[in-house]
Amino acid sequence: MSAADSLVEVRVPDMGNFKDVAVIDVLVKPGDRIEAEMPLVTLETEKATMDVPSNVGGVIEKLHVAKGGSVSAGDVVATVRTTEGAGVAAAAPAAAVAPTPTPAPAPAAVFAPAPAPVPTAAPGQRADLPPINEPGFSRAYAGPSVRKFARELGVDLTRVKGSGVKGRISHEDVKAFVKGAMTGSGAGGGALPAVPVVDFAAFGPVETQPLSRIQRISGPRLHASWVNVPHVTQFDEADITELEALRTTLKDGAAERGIKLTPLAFIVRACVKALQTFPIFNASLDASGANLVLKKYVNIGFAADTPNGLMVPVLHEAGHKDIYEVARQLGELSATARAGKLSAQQMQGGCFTISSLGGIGGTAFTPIINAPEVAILGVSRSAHKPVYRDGAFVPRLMLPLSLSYDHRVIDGAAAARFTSFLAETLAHPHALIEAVP
Ligand code: CAO
Repeated sequence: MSAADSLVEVRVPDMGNFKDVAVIDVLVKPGDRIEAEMPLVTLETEKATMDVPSNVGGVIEKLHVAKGGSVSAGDVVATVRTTEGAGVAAAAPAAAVAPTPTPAPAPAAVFAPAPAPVPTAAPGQRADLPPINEPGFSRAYAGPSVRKFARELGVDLTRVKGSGVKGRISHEDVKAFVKGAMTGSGAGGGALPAVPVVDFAAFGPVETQPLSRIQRISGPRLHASWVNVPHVTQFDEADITELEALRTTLKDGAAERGIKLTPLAFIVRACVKALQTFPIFNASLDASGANLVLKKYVNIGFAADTPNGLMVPVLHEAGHKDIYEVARQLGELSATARAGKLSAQQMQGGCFTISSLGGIGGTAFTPIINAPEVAILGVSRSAHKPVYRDGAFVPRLMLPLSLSYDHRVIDGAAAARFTSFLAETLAHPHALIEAVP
């Protein structure tokens, strides 16, 4: 050791309540020559992994931690022999062993307990990639070489979806993200502004729960529809006073046959008639977006609230089923969905979706279209309302309808005609219980 060399302790930065965190990787060994800011170990909390970089360059003199061990804030990770002229990270002065040791402040790239401000672009970063959110980047679940790769490409790891175990981000995930950004198809593409990343724990206790498997599948699909399809929602009300009276006379007989005759079965039958009358609602844009594919079959999906999350079973060939068969299949498909046992076939081929919250409550909502379908009907809870008729207010049972439609395909006048037709059809329910050829 020359007179100009000194020993520097690299410590786990002070990150607040940071105790007994697992060391999942040790990236260097005694004798290794390192540069300032090179990661030495990888730590894993319940929420994320993070590297502890060296704030000095030099040679590893001694390692104080081992893979499988644990560390707390302030613990020494390694002793580094700094050689004359070796780099010291400007933002993170080292904790020199001699003559007067000082604790190493947290390098910003490792962990920042404060909420992230609006991120700023790193020098040399591609202008069309979102700026890197440094605190989030440090906590992203990825190994050191993946982090280095992401840095080189200017990729913000907080925006990359990890495909590995527990969502660990791989090189391939980073490449796919960049590819998506370049083609405008991925999360990094397009002009979508990023939502700020906030460290919620900085404001009080929090608990993190992973999204369910179904939420992780349905979320991107809902998001794709939301950002790709120009939605408009048309509201209307159907007078179902007669329908309820009719249903009351029929439901006990249906129950004896093991069928629960709910309003939804009538609504499905009414939608079948509406889709047959307005075929543009029973259609999808093709992949080019230049042609409309009109379907000659009517398969109706319906949103089912299950313990695992939202599912959309499909009632196939609904146009060929009478009200009892519709009700029977709604019941069976709902039960299968709640048991988490729907087959792929039972979830495919839908033309139009109904989302009924009538059994729960509410007066209206704006459902998201199950793209590439072009419309979805939301149904809320029916209520008795005063309706002005023949010079007087009379109490009528009114059913709220909320029809969201793809405005690229359907214009407002067509949507208003569709909901008016539906309301009219539901108001005269006898046609809905006729036998179906
Ligand atoms: N107004 C008033 N009451 C209604 C109603 C309405 N619009 N729709 C249903 N009801 C009543 C039913 O008649 C039934 O009452 P009874 O037991 O006294 O006969 C009760 O509400 C419960 O009905 P149900 O839920 O068992 O049956 P359903 O056919 O109405 O609905 C299903 C089936 C699968 C659609 C429903 O159970 C469900 O999961 N709904 C939630 C859908 C959802 O989550 N949508 C949001 C998607 S977007 O996140």
